[in-house]
Parts: sequence; C-alpha cells; structure tokens
Amino acid sequence: MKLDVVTIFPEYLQPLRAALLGRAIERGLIEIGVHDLRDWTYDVHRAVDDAPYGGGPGMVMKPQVWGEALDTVCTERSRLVVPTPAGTPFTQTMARAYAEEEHLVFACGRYEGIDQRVFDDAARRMPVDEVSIGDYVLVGGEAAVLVMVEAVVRLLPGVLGNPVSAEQDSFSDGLLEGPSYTRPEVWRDLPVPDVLRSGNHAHIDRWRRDQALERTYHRRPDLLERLGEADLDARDRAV
Ligand code: 6GU
Repeated sequence: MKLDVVTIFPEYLQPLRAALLGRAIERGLIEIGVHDLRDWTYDVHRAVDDAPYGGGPGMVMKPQVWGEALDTVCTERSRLVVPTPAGTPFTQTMARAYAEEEHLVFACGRYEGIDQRVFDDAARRMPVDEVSIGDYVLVGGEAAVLVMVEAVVRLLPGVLGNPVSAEQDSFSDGLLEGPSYTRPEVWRDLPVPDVLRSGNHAHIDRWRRDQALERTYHRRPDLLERLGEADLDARDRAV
C-alpha cells in the first residue's frame, strides 16, 4: 500500500517512520511519502492561505496551491482522505475498508480549512472522504492522520506479529474488549480472577464474553444498541 500525506508541517509526520509503522516500511509492506504543501507555491512568501469569502475569523487554504499538489500526488487509483472535525466519523469499519486500498492520499488542512472547490474538483477523478476522528477540535489534520494510518496499517497482512490480536480487538465483534491479566497471581493484594487460572476454556470464553458485555453496557451503551439480536446469544441476553 502507498500512503501520501500533504501538509505544511512535514516534521509532524515523523512518527509514521517509528515503531510498528517503521518496521512495515522496512519490510516493504507500505511506502509513505510526506510532502510539504509549500513546494507548490510560487510567490516569495510561499503563501498557502487567504481571507475567507463572506468574512469571519481565520484564514482559508488557497485552492491553486492544493490543486497542483493533489494533481502531482494523486493518480486515478487514489482515494483522497481529508481530516476535518466536520467529517463523517472514522470507524474500525472504515479502517478495514481503507486497508483494501492501493493508494491513500491525506490532505492536512490548517486554519479554518481548505477551499471546498479543491475537494469538489478532486471528486471528479477519485473518491474523496472528509473524515473526523472524534467530537473535539484539533489545530490541524496531522495528528488525525497519525491515528488513521496506524489504525489502517496494523490491519495489513504481515504487519502484526500475531494476526489473532487484530481479530480479537475491541470492535471486531462490536463489543469493547474486557480486562487482561498476567503474573503475578496476586499483586498489591489484588488477585487474578480464579476463572482465568481454572484451565477450563469454555468457562474462560464465557467469562470474557460477559466482561466485554458488561464493560460495553457501562462505557458504550450506544454500541450495544447497534448490535442485532443475531449478535447476542441466550446467555448474553441474561447478562
Ligand atoms: Cl480529522 N481534523 C481536525 N483538524 N480536527 C479534528 C479531527 C480531524 N477529528 C476531530 N477533530
């Protein structure tokens, strides 16, 4: 998979080369390009923004600069992803869909956003998604790109050491994951739950499922409402 990011803060995307993602690059599983938007300016000030039509606070990023940048970076096989608090929510389902793409291009806006015609124009040639990572406001899209790229790349075949961990994630069955324990058996007077040391794997599976249901009920009741009857068994309904 090829990933490109266009930003006025290329250094902010350095973490893409660290840890899990860095190893995925070294192993040739992904290729990441980070591009400085100002490379597509021609004036002495390298201006990327201008005052908004209609007035109001802040500045809007100029369409000419973004247009040339995207003309260079995108192909007819790209999907353009625009991080914005005004976007549709980024979910695990979208991460799974993005993991099937051959080329993702992220356009990081700052200020009050990017002239809308940039995306209207790009949408004539490629799919364009305006996406939010949550109900809060960031200064720019860079941190959101780090989040989305990590969520997508860990799903690519060969990236995680143990693919079962991706299959058992929170959200993979529509529930939050329950608690985990390791040695010692008692720590600061707190014991590991007996069932986990019982060796009875039917009991352990049932206990984990119940913990996931209870945690989801308390922390994310909205997720339980989205589960169909088909996703719950008779014992689930009793919890
Ligand atoms: Cl994707 N971008 C920005 N700038 N702010 C956000 C966001 C994205 N998601 C939530 N807040």
